[in-house]
Amino acid sequence: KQYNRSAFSADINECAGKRGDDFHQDCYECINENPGYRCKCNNGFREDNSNNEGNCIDINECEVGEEGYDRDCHNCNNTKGSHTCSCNRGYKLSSNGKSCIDVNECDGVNGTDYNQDCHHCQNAEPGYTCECNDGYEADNSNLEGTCV
Ligand SMILES: [Ca+2]
Ligand SMILES: [Ca+2]
Repeated sequence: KQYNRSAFSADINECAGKRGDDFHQDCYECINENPGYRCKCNNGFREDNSNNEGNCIDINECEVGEEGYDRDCHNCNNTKGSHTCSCNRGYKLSSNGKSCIDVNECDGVNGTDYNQDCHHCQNAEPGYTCECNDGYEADNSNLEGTCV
């Protein structure tokens, strides 16, 4: 029996091939299609299946308006599949590690979390200020107040 080969568009299963060669390096889960293939992606990636060769593209969470963007992250560092965040002085990372929140130094220990010469600590964002007992003057000129 004779087949007319041109009648078959022989599908290539790229997904059975080698990552980075036959399908895109960043394609998390390759799904064969005819023609081409598409990809399912991990969190932190955007699916790009707009052409026959699917791909997963890192989301830049540090960019305003992007998924995962957090304006309360002071120093954002985009990474592949995620991002990291660090905070300015007087702030700490929230429990999710993605945004910066004020440290309430006054909740802490005198001499450790706030200046030992600070009589009445008042939390501020960022830092704290001090109110002082009679005969002392408050120096709140920097983020960490004190009484002099
Ligand atoms: Ca990212
Ligand atoms: Ca504070």
